[in-house]
Amino acid sequence: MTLEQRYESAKELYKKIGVDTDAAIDKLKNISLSMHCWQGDDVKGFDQDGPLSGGIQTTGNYSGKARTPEELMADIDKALSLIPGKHRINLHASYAIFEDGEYVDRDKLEPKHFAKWVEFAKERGLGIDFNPTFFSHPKADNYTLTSSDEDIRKFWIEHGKACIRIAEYFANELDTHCLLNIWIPDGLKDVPADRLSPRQRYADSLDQILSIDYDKEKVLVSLESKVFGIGLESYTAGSAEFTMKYAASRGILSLMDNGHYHPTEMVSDKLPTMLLFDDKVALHVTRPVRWDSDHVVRLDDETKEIANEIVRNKATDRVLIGLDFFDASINRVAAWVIGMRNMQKALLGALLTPFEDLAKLQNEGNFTKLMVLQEELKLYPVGDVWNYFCKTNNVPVGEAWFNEIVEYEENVLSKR
Ligand code: RNT
Ligand code: ZN
Repeated sequence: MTLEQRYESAKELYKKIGVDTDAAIDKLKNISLSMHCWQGDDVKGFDQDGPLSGGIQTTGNYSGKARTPEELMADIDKALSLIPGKHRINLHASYAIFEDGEYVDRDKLEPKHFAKWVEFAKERGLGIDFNPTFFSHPKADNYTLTSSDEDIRKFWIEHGKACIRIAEYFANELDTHCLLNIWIPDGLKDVPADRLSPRQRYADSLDQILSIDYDKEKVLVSLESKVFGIGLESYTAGSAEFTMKYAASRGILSLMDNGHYHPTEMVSDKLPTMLLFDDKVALHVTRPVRWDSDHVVRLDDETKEIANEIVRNKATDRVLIGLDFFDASINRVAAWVIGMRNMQKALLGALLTPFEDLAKLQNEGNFTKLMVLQEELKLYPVGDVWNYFCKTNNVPVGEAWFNEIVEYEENVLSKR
């Protein structure tokens, strides 16, 4: 059977349960994911040469990591050429590109330091999302926006403001919104004596950052929560409650990273609540293995359930889906492709599910039939639809994309 015949036969099967595969494919094509640039170079960036700090960690030392903007851009290009659909890239402030030996510190960053990225995005029709970088910097050794040292705190407030201006520049240049996500690592290794003051300072710092004039339609600011970081196990200023309350009270977005909750808490379960009260919610889809380890996103139960919640709540344009992982133990370009394609497969699986019928069974209390269908649907031929989607979007079908990675590793990555 050809791939097209397989698709036709899958289409018939889905039709019998009231699912239109053509419509699902159309919808999937229009869901843009934000691909995080930092998978390509182990969250290193270009503006400093120190170690990765902030309680996050990449593990592994696979060869070929990007060392320059040109290398990172080439790797992003390679990855995107193997991922169906049109996507966005997600940059950190530490990926500023200085020209002719110029250097400014993070509080003085300007749009021009990201002009190369805009050029890159324009040529490819990509949107850009952005993040201030409150880590991997000498002034971030202790605290940033919660610091009791007013000079340090001021430095980071200025960094936040500079990033809003850069985000607005991205939005204006690329004619699409820019999600500006704020995450700080600030916390304590051991039992705090004062949990409140750092949070008061954090709220004040954020208020100062957000006080600058910016176009709120174009720049969507979000705040990301966290439970703990390495060396910061006992207290995180930007806890779930802090970020959610702050975001709600100031009219900005919450960003949920599914590595940032206690192990049995599920972001999939939180999503409908967020959608009930907020117009938009942002996600960092990742895979925590025993801790916030940022493993590559797999097509696992939670990824699928996150996709289910996005789709069955008809929120594909209200949930801003970004990926966030950094694995240095495997080919980094492959890691991007695996994670992005898996998120798309999860969304496709959701788009091929007759959720209204299932919800009806739940409402009628017919839990036996509900379970039967939920389980049977797992073996429906989603793969045939996925392969057709890949082919019609001009990217390699099935595992064939990996051949291109092998070739790229041989010709490009291994020479670095
Ligand atoms: C850290 C947060 C944050 C970072 C990136 C690099 O735990 O998840 O989003 O991973 O900003
Ligand atoms: Zn994150």
